[in-house]
Amino acid sequence: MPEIILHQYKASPFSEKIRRILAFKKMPWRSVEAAMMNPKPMLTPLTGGYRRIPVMQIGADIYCDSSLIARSLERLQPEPTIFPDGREGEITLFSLWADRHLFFSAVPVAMIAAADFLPAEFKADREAMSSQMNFEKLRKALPGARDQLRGFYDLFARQLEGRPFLMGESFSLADAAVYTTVWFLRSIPEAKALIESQPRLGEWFERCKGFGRGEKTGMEEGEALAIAREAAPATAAQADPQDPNGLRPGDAVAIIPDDYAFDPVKGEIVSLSIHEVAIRRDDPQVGEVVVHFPRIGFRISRDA
Ligand SMILES: N[C@@H](CCC(=O)N[C@@H](CS)C(=O)NCC(=O)O)C(=O)O
Repeated sequence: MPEIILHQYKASPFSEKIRRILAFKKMPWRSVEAAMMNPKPMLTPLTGGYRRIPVMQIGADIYCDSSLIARSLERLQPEPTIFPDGREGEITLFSLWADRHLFFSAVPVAMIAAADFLPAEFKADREAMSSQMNFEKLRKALPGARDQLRGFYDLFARQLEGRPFLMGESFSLADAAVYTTVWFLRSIPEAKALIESQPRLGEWFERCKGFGRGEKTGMEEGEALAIAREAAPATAAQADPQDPNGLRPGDAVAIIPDDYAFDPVKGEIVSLSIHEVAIRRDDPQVGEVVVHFPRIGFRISRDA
Protein backbone atom coordinates (compact mmCIF):
# COMPACT_ATOMS: atom_id res chain seq x y z
CA MET A 1 0.00 0.00 0.00
CA PRO A 2 1.52 3.37 -0.95
CA GLU A 3 1.75 6.07 1.71
CA ILE A 4 -1.45 8.13 1.70
CA ILE A 5 -0.94 11.79 2.58
CA LEU A 6 -4.05 13.84 3.22
CA HIS A 7 -3.84 17.64 3.18
CA GLN A 8 -6.71 18.53 5.46
CA TYR A 9 -7.75 20.49 8.52
CA LYS A 10 -9.79 19.53 11.50
CA ALA A 11 -12.81 21.76 10.89
CA SER A 12 -13.13 20.82 7.21
CA PRO A 13 -16.33 18.86 6.52
CA PHE A 14 -15.13 17.42 3.18
CA SER A 15 -12.01 16.21 4.96
CA GLU A 16 -14.24 14.55 7.52
CA LYS A 17 -15.88 12.64 4.65
CA ILE A 18 -12.48 11.20 3.74
CA ARG A 19 -11.49 10.65 7.38
CA ARG A 20 -14.69 8.53 7.79
CA ILE A 21 -13.77 6.42 4.75
CA LEU A 22 -10.17 5.95 5.91
CA ALA A 23 -11.41 4.89 9.35
CA PHE A 24 -14.03 2.55 7.86
CA LYS A 25 -11.45 0.93 5.59
CA LYS A 26 -8.85 0.94 8.39
CA MET A 27 -6.28 2.50 6.06
CA PRO A 28 -3.26 4.16 7.66
CA TRP A 29 -2.69 7.74 6.55
CA ARG A 30 -0.41 10.71 7.08
CA SER A 31 -2.00 14.02 7.90
CA VAL A 32 -0.75 17.41 6.78
CA GLU A 33 -2.54 20.22 8.62
CA ALA A 34 -3.40 22.55 5.73
CA ALA A 35 -4.04 26.30 5.89
CA MET A 36 -7.71 27.30 6.16
CA MET A 37 -7.29 30.38 3.99
CA ASN A 38 -5.30 31.64 1.06
CA PRO A 39 -2.38 31.95 0.53
CA LYS A 40 -1.50 28.23 0.73
CA PRO A 41 2.20 28.12 -0.12
CA MET A 42 2.50 24.52 1.12
CA LEU A 43 -0.38 23.26 -1.02
CA THR A 44 -0.41 25.17 -4.30
CA PRO A 45 3.06 24.00 -5.42
CA LEU A 46 1.50 20.52 -5.40
CA THR A 47 -1.87 21.34 -6.96
CA GLY A 48 -0.86 24.17 -9.29
CA GLY A 49 -3.46 26.57 -7.83
CA TYR A 50 -6.36 24.38 -6.68
CA ARG A 51 -6.98 25.60 -3.14
CA ARG A 52 -9.77 23.41 -1.83
CA ILE A 53 -9.36 20.86 0.89
CA PRO A 54 -9.03 17.87 1.10
CA VAL A 55 -6.23 16.98 -1.31
CA MET A 56 -4.65 13.53 -1.32
CA GLN A 57 -1.01 13.04 -2.22
CA ILE A 58 0.68 9.77 -3.12
CA GLY A 59 4.30 10.59 -3.91
CA ALA A 60 4.17 12.99 -6.87
CA ASP A 61 0.51 12.21 -7.70
CA ILE A 62 -1.99 14.70 -6.35
CA TYR A 63 -5.74 13.96 -6.13
CA CYS A 64 -8.19 16.87 -5.93
CA ASP A 65 -11.80 16.73 -4.68
CA SER A 66 -13.25 14.35 -2.12
CA SER A 67 -15.28 12.45 -4.75
CA LEU A 68 -12.13 11.44 -6.62
CA ILE A 69 -10.24 10.80 -3.38
CA ALA A 70 -13.02 8.44 -2.27
CA ARG A 71 -12.91 6.53 -5.58
CA SER A 72 -9.12 6.36 -5.42
CA LEU A 73 -9.18 4.95 -1.88
CA GLU A 74 -11.65 2.31 -3.06
CA ARG A 75 -9.29 1.40 -5.92
CA LEU A 76 -6.31 1.17 -3.55
CA GLN A 77 -8.18 -0.95 -1.04
CA PRO A 78 -11.46 -2.39 -2.34
CA GLU A 79 -12.49 -4.07 0.93
CA PRO A 80 -14.50 -3.19 2.90
CA THR A 81 -16.24 -1.49 0.01
CA ILE A 82 -17.95 1.90 0.04
CA PHE A 83 -20.09 0.64 -2.87
CA PRO A 84 -21.82 -2.41 -1.33
CA ASP A 85 -23.98 -4.78 -3.38
CA GLY A 86 -22.66 -3.47 -6.69
CA ARG A 87 -24.60 -0.22 -6.24
CA GLU A 88 -21.80 2.14 -7.28
CA GLY A 89 -23.94 4.19 -9.68
CA GLU A 90 -26.77 4.84 -7.25
CA ILE A 91 -24.45 5.52 -4.32
CA THR A 92 -22.26 7.90 -6.32
CA LEU A 93 -25.27 9.82 -7.63
CA PHE A 94 -26.62 10.09 -4.09
CA SER A 95 -23.29 11.37 -2.78
CA LEU A 96 -22.92 13.90 -5.61
CA TRP A 97 -26.33 15.27 -4.60
CA ALA A 98 -25.21 15.47 -0.96
CA ASP A 99 -21.94 17.23 -1.87
CA ARG A 100 -23.84 20.05 -3.51
CA HIS A 101 -27.55 20.31 -2.75
CA LEU A 102 -27.39 19.17 0.85
CA PHE A 103 -24.11 20.89 1.68
CA PHE A 104 -25.12 24.18 0.03
CA SER A 105 -28.27 24.23 2.21
CA ALA A 106 -26.06 23.84 5.27
CA VAL A 107 -23.71 26.71 4.42
CA PRO A 108 -26.03 29.64 5.28
CA VAL A 109 -27.10 27.93 8.52
CA ALA A 110 -23.51 27.30 9.63
CA MET A 111 -22.08 30.62 8.48
CA ILE A 112 -24.79 32.83 9.93
CA ALA A 113 -24.63 30.95 13.25
CA ALA A 114 -20.88 31.66 13.35
CA ALA A 115 -20.98 35.13 11.74
CA ASP A 116 -20.19 37.05 14.94
CA PHE A 117 -17.16 34.90 15.75
CA LEU A 118 -15.56 34.55 12.32
CA PRO A 119 -12.55 36.79 11.71
CA ALA A 120 -13.02 39.45 9.02
CA GLU A 121 -10.13 38.02 7.01
CA PHE A 122 -11.81 34.59 6.93
CA LYS A 123 -15.06 36.13 5.67
CA ALA A 124 -13.15 38.07 3.00
CA ASP A 125 -11.28 34.92 1.94
CA ARG A 126 -14.49 32.92 1.53
CA GLU A 127 -16.26 35.74 -0.29
CA ALA A 128 -13.37 35.95 -2.75
CA MET A 129 -13.68 32.17 -3.25
CA SER A 130 -17.43 32.16 -3.91
CA SER A 131 -19.94 34.92 -4.64
CA GLN A 132 -22.47 32.90 -2.59
CA MET A 133 -20.32 33.38 0.52
CA ASN A 134 -21.27 37.04 0.82
CA PHE A 135 -22.78 37.45 4.29
CA GLU A 136 -25.67 39.59 3.10
CA LYS A 137 -26.60 36.90 0.57
CA LEU A 138 -26.15 34.18 3.18
CA ARG A 139 -28.55 35.98 5.52
CA LYS A 140 -31.15 36.22 2.76
CA ALA A 141 -30.70 32.55 1.92
CA LEU A 142 -31.12 31.42 5.55
CA PRO A 143 -34.92 30.86 5.74
CA GLY A 144 -34.94 28.78 2.55
CA ALA A 145 -31.89 26.81 3.66
CA ARG A 146 -33.57 25.94 6.96
CA ASP A 147 -36.59 24.62 5.07
CA GLN A 148 -34.44 22.46 2.81
CA LEU A 149 -32.46 21.03 5.71
CA ARG A 150 -35.51 20.11 7.76
CA GLY A 151 -36.94 18.29 4.74
CA PHE A 152 -33.68 16.50 3.98
CA TYR A 153 -33.14 15.40 7.61
CA ASP A 154 -36.68 14.05 7.66
CA LEU A 155 -36.00 12.03 4.49
CA PHE A 156 -32.74 10.67 5.95
CA ALA A 157 -34.61 9.50 9.04
CA ARG A 158 -37.21 7.77 6.84
CA GLN A 159 -34.49 6.15 4.77
CA LEU A 160 -32.92 4.83 7.99
CA GLU A 161 -36.13 3.10 9.04
CA GLY A 162 -35.17 -0.56 9.39
CA ARG A 163 -31.66 0.08 8.00
CA PRO A 164 -28.51 0.85 9.99
CA PHE A 165 -27.04 2.83 7.08
CA LEU A 166 -28.58 4.92 4.31
CA MET A 167 -28.17 2.27 1.64
CA GLY A 168 -28.86 -0.76 3.80
CA GLU A 169 -26.83 -3.04 6.03
CA SER A 170 -23.40 -1.55 5.24
CA PHE A 171 -21.77 1.84 5.41
CA SER A 172 -21.26 3.38 1.96
CA LEU A 173 -20.05 6.55 0.29
CA ALA A 174 -23.63 7.83 0.62
CA ASP A 175 -23.30 7.75 4.44
CA ALA A 176 -19.91 9.47 4.28
CA ALA A 177 -21.33 12.20 2.02
CA VAL A 178 -24.37 12.90 4.20
CA TYR A 179 -22.25 12.66 7.36
CA THR A 180 -20.12 15.50 5.92
CA THR A 181 -23.01 17.95 6.34
CA VAL A 182 -24.53 16.51 9.51
CA TRP A 183 -21.06 16.67 11.13
CA PHE A 184 -20.51 20.23 9.84
CA LEU A 185 -23.74 21.33 11.58
CA ARG A 186 -23.36 19.12 14.65
CA SER A 187 -22.96 21.96 17.15
CA ILE A 188 -25.39 24.45 15.58
CA PRO A 189 -28.42 24.48 17.93
CA GLU A 190 -31.09 24.35 15.22
CA ALA A 191 -29.41 21.40 13.47
CA LYS A 192 -28.90 19.64 16.80
CA ALA A 193 -32.61 20.03 17.47
CA LEU A 194 -33.38 18.36 14.12
CA ILE A 195 -31.25 15.37 15.08
CA GLU A 196 -32.76 15.18 18.56
CA SER A 197 -36.23 15.10 17.04
CA GLN A 198 -35.24 12.14 14.82
CA PRO A 199 -33.58 9.52 17.09
CA ARG A 200 -32.69 7.29 14.13
CA LEU A 201 -30.50 10.07 12.76
CA GLY A 202 -28.59 10.43 16.01
CA GLU A 203 -28.06 6.67 16.19
CA TRP A 204 -26.82 6.59 12.59
CA PHE A 205 -24.46 9.51 13.32
CA GLU A 206 -22.95 7.61 16.27
CA ARG A 207 -22.64 4.47 14.11
CA CYS A 208 -20.60 6.35 11.47
CA LYS A 209 -18.56 8.12 14.15
CA GLY A 210 -17.96 4.73 15.79
CA PHE A 211 -15.42 3.72 13.13
CA GLY A 212 -13.04 5.79 15.22
CA ARG A 213 -10.28 8.12 14.17
CA GLY A 214 -8.35 5.82 11.87
CA GLU A 215 -4.61 5.24 11.86
CA LYS A 216 -3.39 8.80 11.46
CA THR A 217 0.20 9.99 11.78
CA GLY A 218 1.18 13.64 11.47
CA MET A 219 3.50 15.04 8.82
CA GLU A 220 5.08 18.45 8.44
CA GLU A 221 4.03 20.38 5.33
CA GLY A 222 7.64 20.68 4.22
CA GLU A 223 8.02 16.89 4.29
CA ALA A 224 5.06 16.50 1.91
CA LEU A 225 6.72 18.88 -0.57
CA ALA A 226 10.01 16.99 -0.25
CA ILE A 227 8.23 13.66 -0.88
CA ALA A 228 6.71 15.04 -4.09
CA ARG A 229 10.08 16.45 -5.18
CA GLU A 230 11.86 13.15 -4.66
CA ALA A 231 9.16 10.94 -6.22
CA ALA A 232 8.25 10.47 -9.86
CA PRO A 233 4.55 10.51 -10.83
CA ALA A 234 3.19 6.95 -11.13
CA THR A 235 0.38 7.70 -13.59
CA ALA A 236 0.60 5.89 -16.92
CA ALA A 237 -0.46 7.61 -20.14
CA GLN A 238 -4.01 6.69 -21.12
CA ALA A 239 -6.25 7.95 -23.91
CA ASP A 240 -10.04 8.12 -23.85
CA PRO A 241 -11.00 7.27 -27.45
CA GLN A 242 -14.62 8.31 -26.77
CA ASP A 243 -13.73 11.68 -25.25
CA PRO A 244 -16.69 13.90 -26.21
CA ASN A 245 -14.43 16.89 -26.92
CA GLY A 246 -11.63 15.07 -28.68
CA LEU A 247 -9.15 15.64 -25.85
CA ARG A 248 -5.98 13.57 -26.00
CA PRO A 249 -2.88 12.93 -23.90
CA GLY A 250 -0.38 15.70 -24.58
CA ASP A 251 -3.04 18.44 -24.95
CA ALA A 252 -2.45 21.60 -22.93
CA VAL A 253 -5.50 22.30 -20.77
CA ALA A 254 -6.75 24.38 -17.85
CA ILE A 255 -9.07 22.79 -15.27
CA ILE A 256 -11.44 24.54 -12.86
CA PRO A 257 -14.24 23.40 -10.54
CA ASP A 258 -17.68 24.29 -11.95
CA ASP A 259 -19.12 25.56 -8.65
CA TYR A 260 -16.67 27.79 -6.73
CA ALA A 261 -12.96 28.52 -6.21
CA PHE A 262 -12.29 29.09 -9.92
CA ASP A 263 -8.50 28.90 -9.77
CA PRO A 264 -7.33 27.27 -13.00
CA VAL A 265 -4.77 24.49 -12.88
CA LYS A 266 -2.78 24.29 -16.09
CA GLY A 267 -0.88 21.34 -17.47
CA GLU A 268 -0.61 18.70 -20.14
CA ILE A 269 -3.00 15.75 -20.20
CA VAL A 270 -1.41 12.45 -19.17
CA SER A 271 -4.45 10.30 -18.64
CA LEU A 272 -8.13 10.56 -19.50
CA SER A 273 -11.16 8.42 -18.71
CA ILE A 274 -14.87 8.97 -18.24
CA HIS A 275 -14.44 9.86 -14.57
CA GLU A 276 -10.91 11.21 -14.26
CA VAL A 277 -8.43 13.51 -15.92
CA ALA A 278 -4.79 13.75 -14.86
CA ILE A 279 -2.43 16.50 -16.01
CA ARG A 280 1.33 16.85 -15.74
CA ARG A 281 2.86 20.09 -14.56
CA ASP A 282 6.30 21.25 -13.64
CA ASP A 283 6.70 23.24 -10.50
CA PRO A 284 9.83 25.09 -9.41
CA GLN A 285 9.45 23.73 -5.86
CA VAL A 286 8.33 20.15 -6.36
CA GLY A 287 9.38 19.32 -9.92
CA GLU A 288 7.14 17.15 -12.06
CA VAL A 289 3.79 16.26 -10.52
CA VAL A 290 0.60 14.78 -11.95
CA VAL A 291 -2.62 16.37 -10.69
CA HIS A 292 -5.83 14.32 -10.88
CA PHE A 293 -9.38 15.68 -11.03
CA PRO A 294 -12.80 14.09 -11.32
CA ARG A 295 -14.58 15.00 -14.54
CA ILE A 296 -18.04 15.38 -13.03
CA GLY A 297 -18.04 18.81 -11.37
CA PHE A 298 -15.02 20.18 -13.24
CA ARG A 299 -14.49 22.01 -16.54
CA ILE A 300 -11.58 21.23 -18.82
CA SER A 301 -10.69 23.83 -21.44
CA ARG A 302 -7.92 23.89 -24.00
CA ASP A 303 -5.14 26.20 -22.94
CA ALA A 304 -3.91 27.66 -26.20
N1 LIG B 1 -16.19 19.51 -3.96
C1 LIG B 1 -15.06 19.68 -3.07
C2 LIG B 1 -15.42 20.68 -1.99
C3 LIG B 1 -14.23 20.98 -1.11
C4 LIG B 1 -14.44 22.18 -0.23
O1 LIG B 1 -15.26 23.09 -0.48
N2 LIG B 1 -13.66 22.22 0.83
C5 LIG B 1 -13.67 23.34 1.73
C6 LIG B 1 -13.24 22.87 3.10
S1 LIG B 1 -14.31 21.58 3.68
C7 LIG B 1 -12.65 24.35 1.27
O2 LIG B 1 -11.73 24.01 0.56
N3 LIG B 1 -12.81 25.61 1.69
C8 LIG B 1 -11.86 26.61 1.34
C9 LIG B 1 -10.53 26.42 2.00
O3 LIG B 1 -10.39 25.61 2.91
O4 LIG B 1 -9.64 27.12 1.59
C10 LIG B 1 -14.68 18.32 -2.48
O5 LIG B 1 -15.55 17.43 -2.47
O6 LIG B 1 -13.52 18.12 -2.11
